[in-house]
Amino acid sequence: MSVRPYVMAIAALGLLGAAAGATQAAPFHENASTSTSKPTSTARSIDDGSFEYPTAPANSFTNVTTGQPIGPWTVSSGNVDHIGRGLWQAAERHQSVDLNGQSPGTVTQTFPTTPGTTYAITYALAGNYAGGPAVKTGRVLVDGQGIQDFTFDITGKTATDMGYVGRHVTFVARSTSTTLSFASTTPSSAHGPVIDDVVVRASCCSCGCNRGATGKQ
Ligand SMILES: [Ca+2]
Repeated sequence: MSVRPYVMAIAALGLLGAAAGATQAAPFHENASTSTSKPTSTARSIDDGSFEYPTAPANSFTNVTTGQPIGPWTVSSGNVDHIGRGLWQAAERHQSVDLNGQSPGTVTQTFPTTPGTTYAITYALAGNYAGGPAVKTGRVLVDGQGIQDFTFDITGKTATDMGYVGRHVTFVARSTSTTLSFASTTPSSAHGPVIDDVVVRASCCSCGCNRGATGKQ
């Protein structure tokens, strides 16, 4: 019953499109693109949240300055140290990032998201135990806006006992891509917060809720 009017509507739009009916053709195109390009909501969204690429020098580090990449990440302000295998314990696999190089820095990655979907960011946090201040501070930003401030106290921590803690924060995507940043707010130091094992996942619960509510609201 409902098929015939739909086919007729498509045929009509086809005719209008051929006659350069831009205002009529646009909605049809929108519907077509959203139905074919919907990303898998449970996929990991971010690339190399473990900072394993490229390989930093073992038992040492690479200082990375503004505008330079660390694999899929970019240093978007200041400078950071990409820590190689063996210099200190990583939270996941071998490498990590000290968000203070010679001074505070920021690492940033842009990745595809589905607007309206809630995403959970998890990451491992520690600090460069080799120098003060004792309490390292930093911030998680989404699209340039701070969504979480974090602190980590290095008291008693060592290269083999970094004391990583898991942190968690959520955000609702506003666009088809989202920019995530981790910024040090630890001033005047070459010893900053350390991050590793960054994972971003579409929140299963809210995906289900969103999917259930998605008709044409
Ligand atoms: Ca790692």
